[in-house]
Amino acid sequence: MSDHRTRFLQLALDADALRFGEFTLKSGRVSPYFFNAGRFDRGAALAALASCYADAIDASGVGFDLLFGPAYKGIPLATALACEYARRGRDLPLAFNRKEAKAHGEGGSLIGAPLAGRKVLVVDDVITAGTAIREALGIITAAGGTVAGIVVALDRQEIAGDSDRRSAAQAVAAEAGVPVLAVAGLSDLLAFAAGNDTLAAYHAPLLAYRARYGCD
Ligand code: OMP
Repeated sequence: MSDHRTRFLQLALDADALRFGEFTLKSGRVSPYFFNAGRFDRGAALAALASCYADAIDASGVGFDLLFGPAYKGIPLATALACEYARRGRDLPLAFNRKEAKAHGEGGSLIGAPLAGRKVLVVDDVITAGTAIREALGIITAAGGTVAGIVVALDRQEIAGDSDRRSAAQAVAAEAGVPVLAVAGLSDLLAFAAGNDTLAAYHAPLLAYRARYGCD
């Protein structure tokens, strides 16, 4: 497994961002695990997470010239990633949206660098059914940006629906014609859990969940 994958999974465990038990997802599926990016709530943990994103992005070779963080969880992630790229010598423009459009002051729902004419990399936390990501793609296109790719920390690698055995990430990639990258996926989590004594008990429930909802 690439170094950034194991680094990320260990960071997520340490931050309590990766939990095991019984969780009802937005899709209604009952999952034996849950990734909560909101638990990356300290500077050092966010900086370390951003370096995992940057390694995954650089390994993919995707070309882009602006980072976009969808509200809310994408905002600190894209911001930390912009800081990580600056640290690596690449000064990238950054933008994000607010959920409620503002009618006073500067107005609108977009904050940060203008998207028009930019090749935009969307930075978000997790993809399950792809609803959140699809919404972000609409916002970028409406603002005149071109989506160049999408990166999430965790791809849950779940089927888009009963009639579509592709993962949501594969479906979105095909629809948008851009790569959907992940620092790690459910398959990496399974490999990580298999080699980790404290996670051994969760391996079987994770396998059962994948058998039911995992993509082909
Ligand atoms: P989709 O919009 O279905 O792709 O689900 C992504 C969203 O689900 C995230 O933005 C979260 O709100 C939530 N989520 C998690 O944060 N972590 C998980 O492990 C699973 C989910 C989820 O509900 O599917």
